[in-house]
Amino acid sequence: MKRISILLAVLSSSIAFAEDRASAPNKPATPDEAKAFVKKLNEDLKRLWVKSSTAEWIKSTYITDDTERNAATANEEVMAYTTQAVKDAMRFTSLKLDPDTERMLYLLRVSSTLPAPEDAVKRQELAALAAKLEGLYGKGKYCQPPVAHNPPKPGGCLDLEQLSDIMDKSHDYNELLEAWTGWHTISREMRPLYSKLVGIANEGSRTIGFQNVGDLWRSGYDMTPADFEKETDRLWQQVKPLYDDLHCYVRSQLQKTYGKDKVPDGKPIPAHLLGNMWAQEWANIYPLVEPFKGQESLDVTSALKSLNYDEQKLVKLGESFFTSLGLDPLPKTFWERSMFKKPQDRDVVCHASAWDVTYNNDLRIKMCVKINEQDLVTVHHELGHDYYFHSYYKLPVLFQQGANDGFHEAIGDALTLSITPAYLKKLGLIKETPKDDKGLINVQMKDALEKVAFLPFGKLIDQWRWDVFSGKTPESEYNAAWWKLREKYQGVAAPVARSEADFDPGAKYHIPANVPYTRYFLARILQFQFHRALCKAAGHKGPLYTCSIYGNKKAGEKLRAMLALGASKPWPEALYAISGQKQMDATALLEYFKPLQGWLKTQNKTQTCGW
Ligand code: X8Z
Ligand code: ZN
Repeated sequence: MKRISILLAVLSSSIAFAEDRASAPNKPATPDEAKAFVKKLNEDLKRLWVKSSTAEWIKSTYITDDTERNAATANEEVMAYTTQAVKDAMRFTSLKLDPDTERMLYLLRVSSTLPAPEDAVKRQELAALAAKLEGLYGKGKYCQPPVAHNPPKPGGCLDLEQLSDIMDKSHDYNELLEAWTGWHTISREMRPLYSKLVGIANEGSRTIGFQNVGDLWRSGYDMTPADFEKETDRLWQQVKPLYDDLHCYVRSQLQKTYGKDKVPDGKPIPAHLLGNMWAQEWANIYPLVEPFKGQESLDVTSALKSLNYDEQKLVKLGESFFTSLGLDPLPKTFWERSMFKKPQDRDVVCHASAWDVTYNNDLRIKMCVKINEQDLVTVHHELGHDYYFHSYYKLPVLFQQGANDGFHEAIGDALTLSITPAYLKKLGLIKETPKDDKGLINVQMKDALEKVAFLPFGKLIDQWRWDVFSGKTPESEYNAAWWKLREKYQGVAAPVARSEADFDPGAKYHIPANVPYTRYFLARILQFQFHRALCKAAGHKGPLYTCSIYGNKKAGEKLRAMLALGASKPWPEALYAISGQKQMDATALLEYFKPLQGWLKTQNKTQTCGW
């Protein structure tokens, strides 16, 4: 009953515009009408987005059939409204509009990552599929039957947090293999649902003038989709040589632990040996690849534990970095409404996220925080999102977004580049800062395992989806295409034979949750660009890797000014405001890792690199 009345409300709002036109059928649309249209659009979208993000928050912190259905209903309303609004807005296309109105109409057109067809039944199915897929991931568990023989092994179910613990810490080939294959069973049932979702969303994208969903996603960067694809290729070519050097060295070190029979020369590295379920960030294998033994310990995780950090204290530490730059403390409601801990009594979406639920400074994070270095970084990452939300929440809701989505993902990460050994020592999280070149190479190796190792992963996820959405990869080749890309870009291979009964892409959150991923690739590059710019504002002298902007108000002001723009200007202008550059550019990343790259080249002299 309720759903019907809301749908009627949405329909009547587009009918209102239709009546305007009906009263003057031959009168062309005017710029003033367009202005009035976007004013109402912002009001309507705010109401609908608040409703859907409220339902999403409830669902993500308490997964049940009811909360899934409730979120699907709210999202369906947004979908219906957006599709209709994009169509209504087409009559303003050829008008000369003021820049804000024109930009809002552009942002409306690219606002949906999952566009729905006009057919209500299909729309309903799409919203239900989306909720179901994310729910399957959130609830995913690998269950082993009890083993009868001697000694008996009890059966039991492991969730992603428990399986990730094994992936992160174990150096036992078979134990890792079981955790890896175990988690990859959870996504098999997603395959037919995902394929259906692709078909319906593609139809939706055509309704609003795109060729397919990938085309729509690539249209959100103030350039043509083709130019954006070229841009990502250009950036990848800038950083690929550094990745190749890292890959070569890491493979040679893993051979020492696992043997050349398990990690052969000239072949991709088995995907379960890199200290992460998806082999996307490799910092956990640092002990296996540490360049120089006997140097100062960089083990922040042990220090966090021995200093009795709990979830709240870890988040407070993150906040203190932002306030040191002169940014506001987080609102009281952040501490009341956030979820830091995995509840024991229900399923939740543990994958970390940041929210402004009511688009009005209602900041939160949702995370199943673990007390370790990785989550210290993730806390900064999430707070970066919240500080972005905080800086632009007074803008019209269509401008309440990052300059592009890569910017949003890069803010917190850029600050973590200032978590230098000197800063960690100040906090008592390491005892000594590295004193010489050996210490420096160790620190850089650890950073590179986190930042550089991620780059090809960040690129390939959407490479896969773009091909799926365009039809180049049919359902019958989903898994084969996935592993082809993982080998090509990352140089990693499935550790056991895979088939089309598997759906390995679905074992990565952003696929079932339908979150575009190129943003993270861009962010890995942009964060170094931001870091270099903020260091310059802070008056830093010396190599980039020695810079920390902690406590620097000038850097804080520069950052705040960019954040406050939200999406009100094309991203090159926002980039210019902070860095004086108008192009995304990986030279800052390469400058940062220069010492390591030189060292890797020497180490790899005796190796045959590549795969
Ligand atoms: O999904 C995230 C954040 C939330 S926006 C935790 N990240 C990517 C991932 O986990 O795959 C951050 C790094 C890449
Ligand atoms: Zn993020």
